[in-house]
Amino acid sequence: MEYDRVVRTTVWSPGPGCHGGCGAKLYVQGDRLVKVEGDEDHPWNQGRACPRLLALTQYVYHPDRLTYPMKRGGARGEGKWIRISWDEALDTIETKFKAIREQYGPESVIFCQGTGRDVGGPISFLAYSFGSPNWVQLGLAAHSCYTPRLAAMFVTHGDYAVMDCGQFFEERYNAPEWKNPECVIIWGQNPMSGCPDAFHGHWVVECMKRGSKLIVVDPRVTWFASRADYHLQIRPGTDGALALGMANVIINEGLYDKEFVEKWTCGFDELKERVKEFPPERVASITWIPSNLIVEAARLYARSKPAAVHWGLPVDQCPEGTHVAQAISHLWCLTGNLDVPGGNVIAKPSHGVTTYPFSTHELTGLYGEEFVKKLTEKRIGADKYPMVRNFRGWGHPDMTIDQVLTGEPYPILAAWIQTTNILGGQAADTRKHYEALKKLDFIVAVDTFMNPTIQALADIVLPAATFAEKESFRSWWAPLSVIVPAVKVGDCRSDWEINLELARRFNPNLKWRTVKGLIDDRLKAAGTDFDTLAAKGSWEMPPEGHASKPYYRYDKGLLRADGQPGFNTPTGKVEFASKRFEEWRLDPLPYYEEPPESEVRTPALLREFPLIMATGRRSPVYFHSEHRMIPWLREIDPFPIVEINTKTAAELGIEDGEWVYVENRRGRIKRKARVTPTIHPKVVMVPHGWWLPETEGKEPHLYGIWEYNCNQLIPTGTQGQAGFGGGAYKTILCRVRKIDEGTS
Ligand SMILES: Nc1nc2c(c(=O)[nH]1)N[C@H]1C(S)=C(S)[C@@H](COP(=O)(O)OP(=O)(O)OC[C@H]3O[C@@H](n4cnc5c(=O)[nH]c(N)nc54)[C@H](O)[C@@H]3O)O[C@H]1N2
Ligand SMILES: Nc1nc2c(c(=O)[nH]1)N[C@H]1C(S)=C(S)[C@@H](COP(=O)(O)OP(=O)(O)OC[C@H]3O[C@@H](n4cnc5c(=O)[nH]c(N)nc54)[C@H](O)[C@@H]3O)O[C@H]1N2
Ligand code: SF4
Ligand SMILES: [Mo]
Repeated sequence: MEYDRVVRTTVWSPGPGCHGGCGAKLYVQGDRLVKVEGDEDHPWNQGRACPRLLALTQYVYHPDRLTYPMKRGGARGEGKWIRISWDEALDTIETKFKAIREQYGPESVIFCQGTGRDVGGPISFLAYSFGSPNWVQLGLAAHSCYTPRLAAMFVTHGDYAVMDCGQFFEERYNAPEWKNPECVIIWGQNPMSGCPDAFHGHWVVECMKRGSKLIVVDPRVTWFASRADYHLQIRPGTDGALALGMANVIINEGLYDKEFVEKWTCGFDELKERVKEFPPERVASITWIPSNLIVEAARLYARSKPAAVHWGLPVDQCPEGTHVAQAISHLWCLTGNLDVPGGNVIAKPSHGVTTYPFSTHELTGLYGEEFVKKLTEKRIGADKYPMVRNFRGWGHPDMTIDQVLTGEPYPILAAWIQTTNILGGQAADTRKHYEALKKLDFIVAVDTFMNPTIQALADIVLPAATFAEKESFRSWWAPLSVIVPAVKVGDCRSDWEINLELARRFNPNLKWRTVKGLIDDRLKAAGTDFDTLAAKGSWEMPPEGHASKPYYRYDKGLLRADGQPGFNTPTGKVEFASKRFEEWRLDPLPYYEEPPESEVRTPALLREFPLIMATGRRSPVYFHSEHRMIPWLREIDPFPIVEINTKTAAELGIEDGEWVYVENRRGRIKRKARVTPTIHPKVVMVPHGWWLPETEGKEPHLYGIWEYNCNQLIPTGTQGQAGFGGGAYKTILCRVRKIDEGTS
C-alpha cells in the first residue's frame, strides 16, 4: 500500500461509531485516506482495531455519504432534496430558530442527540447558547443508558468508577501500581462486541490471561460466559434482585470488608435490614438462577482481593434502573474494592478538563443567572423528577415526546437532531415518535448519512465530518486526547464547527471564534494545547498526584472540593442509604421491581406472549442503526435476525434461517431465525437498529423500518420513580411464529 504520510489520532465517532478512545494511524496518499491501523503506541488499544475502524475507508468515501447541505424539495417524506450552500442553510436555521425564540421562548426548540459521542460538547453548547434547556436523548425511553449507572455511583460514592484494567497508566498491565483483579463480574455487558462506555473486551481478556476468574450475568452464553467460572443465566430485568441477594450473602456470611465499611461508609445497618428481604432462595425464584450458584458466586467475588465488577446497559434498562445500579455499586463498596488497584477505580475527566462548561459556576459566567434558573425551571421533566433537575442536565425523553404531542405546559415547535437516528433505532414506540415529530414546524438534522429519520422528518440536513476529517478533543476519562484531521471530504463540517458558527449567531457574546481556539482554551486547565498534544501522538496520561490519577484518593483528600479525605457525598462517606436520594424524595436504599410485563406481573399476557424479548445486543460490525451500507461489515452480519433457543424453535416448528414474525400487542416485525442453544429457552434476542439502506427511502417504506425495526414493539413511559432507568428494551413479552405466506 502506497502512502505519503501517517496521521496519528484519537478515534471518536463518527466513523466506527463509538464511545471512542482508541489510537489510530491514518495512512494518507495525496488527499485521500488509503488505510487505517490501530496505533501500537496507544495504551488504550495497543495496536488493536475493531472491524468498524478497519472499514473506515469504505465509510469515509461511501457514495451515500452526505457531502453538502440540502433542503427538502417536496413534502416531508417525499424523498426530494435540493443542494444548498452552507450560507443558505445556516441563514435559514438562524432565521427560523430566532423567530420561534422571539414568539415562544427558546425552550420551544429541542436539541436531540443520540448516544454519548463527540457531540456532547457541541450540542449542549449550541442549545445553551440559543437559550434552550431542552437538550435531550429523544426516544431513549426512561433515559435508560448510562445515566442511571452514573447517578447511582454519584449518590453512593460521589464519582464514577470503572473496572480497573490499568487503563490510567501508560504501561498498562506492567504498571507497578496496578494489580490484576482475582475475580471479575461481567454484569449485563458484552465488551467483546462493542467497547461500550469506552471499555474494551480485550482489557478483560488481558486480566483473564493473568489469572482473573470470571462471573458472567447474562441470559445468553456470550464469549465471556462460555469461559466463566460462573455463568448466572438471569431472567432479563431481575438484576436488582440478584444484586440484593448477593449483598445478603456477603453481609450475612460476614464476607464484607469490615475495616473499610467501619471507617469509610454509612448506612450499613439500613442496607443490612433491606437485604433481609432477599434470601438466596427467593432471589433464585425471581431470577431463574439456582440459589447455590448465587451463594457461590457471591462468595467467590467477596473473597477475591481485589475484585472488580464491570456492568452494562441492561442494568439501566431494568425497572427502577437507577436503584438497580445502586444495588450493584454497593457490592464493590461492601467489599472495599473502591479506588484500589484491580478493583473499581474512580475515573475523573482526564487532567480535570471538561470538553464544555457544564458546571453551574461556568454556565452562570457565560450566560447569566437568569439562564441557569431556566435550566432547572423550564427543562422538560424538571418539575416532576428531582433527578432531572439536579443531575446531568438532560431533559426527560418520554415526557418530551408527550409534550411535543400535547403542547403542554408549553409548545415545542422545532427540533435540532444531531447524531441520532430516532426512528431507526433510538426511540421506543417508533410510531409515536414519527407521528409526534411530524407535527413540528421545522426540523434540522446533522449526520454523515441519509437515514429513515431524516428522510421522514427533516427540512434541512447538514453533512457532518468523520473523526478522520475533524479537530476535536476528549477527556473522557483518560488519557487527555485530541482528534487530528487527516483528510477532507466534500463540503462536510465537524459538529464543533457547525455548532460554534450557529452558537455565535445566537449569542454574539461568546468569546470563542474558532474551534481550535475553543479547544486550546479548554486545554489550558491541563497546561497544554491542541498542537502540543497532536505532536505527541494525540494523547497524554494524567500526571502523578493529580486527582484524575488513581488510587486511594479518598484517603488523600483528592475527591472532595474541600480537600478533606473522604468521598464526594453529603456525608463524605460511601452512603449505602443515600442522602441525595432522600433529598430527591426517592428511596435511599436499593430495591427490586418486577418488569412491566412478566410471568409475575402479567401472567395472563404471558399465556399469549410466552417469550421475553430482549433487544439490542450489540453486533461487532454495527453501531446501533449505522453501517448497514458498508460492504465489508454488512457481509459479516447481513440480516435482521432473532436468536431463538433450539428447543423453543423446535416446539414452534421454526428452522434456522427461516423468516418469522416477532409480535406482541403493539405490532409485528419480520426477522430471520437464528436457532441457537446459546440463548435461554424462554428469551429471544432481537438486535436493534435495523433498516435497509439499499431499499426505497421514500414514504411509506422509509428503508423498511416498519417491517424490521423492533422498537415498534417497545412502549414509552416505563420510567421508574427516579425518572431515569426502566426503558423496557430488554423485558417486553412477545411471541415468535412462522410466516404462513412464505417469504424469501
Ligand atoms: N431495541 C433497542 N433499541 C435501542 C437500544 C437497545 O438496546 N435496544 N439501545 C439504546 C441505546 S443504549 C442508545 S444509546 C440509542 C442510540 O441511538 P442513536 O445514537 O440514535 O444510534 P445510531 O444508530 O448510532 O445513530 C446515530 C446517527 O448519527 C449519525 N452519527 C454518528 N456519529 C455522529 C457524529 O459524531 N456526528 C453526527 N452529526 N452524526 C453522527 C449516524 O450516521 C446515525 O445516523 O439506541 C437505543 N435503542
Ligand atoms: N458494536 C457496537 N458497540 C456498541 C454499540 C453498538 O450499537 N454496536 N452501542 C453502544 C452503546 S450506546 C451502549 S449503551 C453499549 C451497550 O452495550 P452493552 O452494555 O454490552 O449492552 P447490550 O449489548 O445491550 O447487552 C449486553 C449483554 O447483556 C445481556 N442482557 C440482555 N438483557 C439482560 C438483562 O436483563 N440482564 C443482564 N444481566 N444481561 C442482559 C445481553 O444478552 C448481552 O450479552 O454498547 C456501545 N457499544
Ligand atoms: S474499538 Fe471502539 S473506540 Fe476503538 S475504534 Fe472501534 S469503536 Fe472506536
Ligand atoms: Mo447507549
